[in-house]
Amino acid sequence: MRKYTFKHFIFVTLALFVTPVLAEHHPKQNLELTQAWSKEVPLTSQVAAAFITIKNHTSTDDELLSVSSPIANKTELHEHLHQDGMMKMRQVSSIPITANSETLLKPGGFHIMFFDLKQVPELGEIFPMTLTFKNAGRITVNVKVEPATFQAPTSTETEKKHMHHHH
Ligand SMILES: [Cu+2]
Repeated sequence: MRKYTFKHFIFVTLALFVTPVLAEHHPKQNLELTQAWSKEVPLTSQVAAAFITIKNHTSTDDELLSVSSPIANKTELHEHLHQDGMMKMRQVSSIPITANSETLLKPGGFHIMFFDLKQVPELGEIFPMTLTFKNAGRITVNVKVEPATFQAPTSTETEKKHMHHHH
């Protein structure tokens, strides 16, 4: 059974508040943020992860410096790497957002980790997350909670669709 606690109420309210901010913050669309999603975790979890697609439409490299969200007390930027035949996570100080290209934060690659959760994201819910970039500044997006099996479409798939469209 799901309990609607006061905490839950705050959570939903915050999510609703983000929409107008989002429209206001990047009218020029120098950075286009799409497909923000979080992987469903058990209700007892203290940790969650988020992924996003970031398109840099400018001819200048940018950097993702930090992320924050009201759902967690602590947020870190991580990367996955193969070490001694094992997949390991490591904290990074920033994530490069290369000029005129698409950067994909995804499972097995760069990702955002939430620690010491104040609110465990439940399947189907939406919560706000604010990303701070070196050049583009702060951008807030809505993150959708998806099943663990979810896979965001990759840029290769997008390109294929695009090519197909032109044939
Ligand atoms: Cu991680």
